[in-house]
Amino acid sequence: MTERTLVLVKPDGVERGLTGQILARIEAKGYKIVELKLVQATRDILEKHYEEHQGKPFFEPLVEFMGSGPVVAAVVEGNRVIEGFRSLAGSTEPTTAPPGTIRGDLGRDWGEKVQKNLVHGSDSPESADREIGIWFA
Ligand code: RTP
Ligand code: MG
Repeated sequence: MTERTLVLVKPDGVERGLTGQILARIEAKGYKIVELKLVQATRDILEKHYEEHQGKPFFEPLVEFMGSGPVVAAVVEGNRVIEGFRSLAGSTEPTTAPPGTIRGDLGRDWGEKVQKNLVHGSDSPESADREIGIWFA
């Protein structure tokens, strides 16, 4: 079934100049980029985006990190793209994310409070709708 997902290249990915490589992996997999922009996220956007993590110990460092520089926001389309992009991204922790994935190949631990793990991808159709509405209002 054709779906849409929200992908973010997080500030660490943009800062390290990995945007092109990350988008190339999405395209090489066969998914279609249907919206794309470089944005400096406001605190308001980030609090909405990470609503489910409010109150967790990593929430503040996460919002701070995500606002520390521009991010690239994209809407990506394809059959089962929500699951497919999360598979391309690899697990949350870049040190142990499998090689072959974005996080596993390009990420690592930097000894900081929050996992700098290069990308975000929506985790369900409901999250995708909600998140696309936040970033592409
Ligand atoms: P994402 O939402 O960014 O695609 O990542 P995810 O599903 O793999 O991870 P999630 O549990 O939703 O956490 C959101 C983001 O918060 C940061 N995080 N840091 N203990 C930590 O240091 C920690 N735990 C989570 C990561 O940037 C993670 O992607
Ligand atoms: Mg998540």
